[in-house]
Amino acid sequence: MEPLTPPQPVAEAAIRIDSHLSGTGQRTLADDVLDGLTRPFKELPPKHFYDARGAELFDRICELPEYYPTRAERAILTERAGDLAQLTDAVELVELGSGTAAKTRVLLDALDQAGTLARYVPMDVTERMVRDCAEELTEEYPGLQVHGVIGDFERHLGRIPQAAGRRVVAFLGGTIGNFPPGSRRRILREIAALLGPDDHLLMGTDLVKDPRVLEAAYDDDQGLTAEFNRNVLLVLNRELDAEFDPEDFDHVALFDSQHEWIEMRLRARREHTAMVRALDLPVHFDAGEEMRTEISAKFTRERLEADLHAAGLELVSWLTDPEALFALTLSRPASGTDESTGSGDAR
Ligand code: AVJ
Repeated sequence: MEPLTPPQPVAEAAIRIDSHLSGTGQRTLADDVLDGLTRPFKELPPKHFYDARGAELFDRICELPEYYPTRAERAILTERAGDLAQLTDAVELVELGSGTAAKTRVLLDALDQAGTLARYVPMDVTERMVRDCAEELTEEYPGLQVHGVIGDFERHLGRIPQAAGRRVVAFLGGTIGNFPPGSRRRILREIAALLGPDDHLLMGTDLVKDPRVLEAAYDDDQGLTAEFNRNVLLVLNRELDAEFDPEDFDHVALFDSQHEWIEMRLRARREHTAMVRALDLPVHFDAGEEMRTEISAKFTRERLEADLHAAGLELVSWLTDPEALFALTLSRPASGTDESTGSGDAR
């Protein structure tokens, strides 16, 4: 054991954290509930799943035999991280929705070995995660600067610091699939705005496949995904003094083959009214009424290329696992066209 030493100035300077969330969390939740639960087709955005318990449930989902995306993406990363480091020559890695940065280490290792890496910029809504991973990574990678940004990538992408050099923006896990086509392209355009001509976007997307495989991934035998889905009700109970009974709802997961996305819903088992006290809002459910809690889009190469193109990006490499369950794509600002923003149909 080393004796305790006062904090080293070098280690202190290695970490900087900016927060853009002060107190707005509750407000967006309240806005989303007021807006989403008063519509004829009730809906809540999936970002509210991830309180401490939701984040823990999601981590356990990633270990489930049915939930292949995490394993498939990690396999691709492990296999191709060296190539990606070579192709991007990155000095800086920006990660959107960094979480515990578990898969990130594979990339950081490769960039570190290539000798180019100088800074890691994790962005996440969960302050604890950003702080913990900043501490761990500055220890694991001596000399690495970590500039954490606590924020929501739907609203705060503009707060990402100026690039320190050649940059890779990583958006892993398939999270882009949580956004319907229009918002998806808006976010991709905003990400594209963070890239200079020599920079890259590395993005994970789940792929279209047999609906039975997809539906099993979102409705596992252990019922963990059902628990994860119902957890959003507990978030509302705690944050907005609501009185939902999770027992009043069934978990539903189905593949919408027309839109090519998985939908998760909560279906009321009986007719009832749940009060959201902080909003003075009674929410009525008919028996069997469904509330949508998540879409998770599944991609084909064609659709992804069209989305990238609409954001002014072009595909550099398309990497999949041996079973082609999941894709990791590297793209860069399209040459020739400065801003091809918003063109193309937003299917
Ligand atoms: C974290 C958004 C990628 O859509 O697969 C897992 C979330 N929902 N099981 C996904 C999730 C149900 C996950 N993402």
